[in-house]
Amino acid sequence: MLNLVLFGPPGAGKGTQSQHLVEHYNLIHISTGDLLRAERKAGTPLGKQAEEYMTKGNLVPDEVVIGMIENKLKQDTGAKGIIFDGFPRTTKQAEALDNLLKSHNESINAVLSLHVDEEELVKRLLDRGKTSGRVDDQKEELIRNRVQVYRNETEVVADYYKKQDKLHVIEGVGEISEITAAIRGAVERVKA
Ligand code: B4P
Repeated sequence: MLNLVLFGPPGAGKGTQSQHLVEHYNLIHISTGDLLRAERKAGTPLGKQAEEYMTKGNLVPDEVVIGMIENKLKQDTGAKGIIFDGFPRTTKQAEALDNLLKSHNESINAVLSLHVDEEELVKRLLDRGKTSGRVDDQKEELIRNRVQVYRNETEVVADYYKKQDKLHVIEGVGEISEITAAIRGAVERVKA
């Protein structure tokens, strides 16, 4: 199995690049952002709980997100691996993911970390906000808070994987196809 983590700040291209990797490697895509938005749309208790955090650009509590991933991993999919997009976002989530995968005799093979500067992130998300309908993409102040939350709470997860020698830093500014090629290069080196 090939288990990958797409890592980086909001707007770095995680969702965009995940789509390419899913098709190329026949992976299933687990995006905690998408799962949480689906819960909100369905009006479930979990979705209602997540709403207050997401609309402020803050992280949803670890136990909620970890529980969601645990449920997802119980579903047998027959895919050749998993791409985790937007998860883990805290060290606690990273540790929980390692434990969950271990119980399935699996582990993370590589973490692809997309590097994009803050002004580019803000520009991309404001652009997306014009059509996505996502409230968290519409106000610059809220987007900057999400970037700050990333710096304060999520960036440290890169060190967690660096210590395991699994972190691959990818330049995330440029043509989408070039970034895909760089990611695939890193994945191929891991598979070799
Ligand atoms: P997410 O849904 O993960 O939101 P995101 O970080 O904005 O998505 P992404 O980074 O994938 O967007 P992409 O770059 O592809 O999370 C939303 C919220 O959910 C969080 O704020 C939090 O509240 C909650 N949440 C989610 N996971 C959680 C967790 N694990 N723990 C706690 N809370 C959690 O796309 C951005 C834009 O850039 C697109 O318009 C795209 O077209 C464009 N783009 C991409 N690549 C480009 C390129 N190379 N050049 C130009 N534009 C590009």
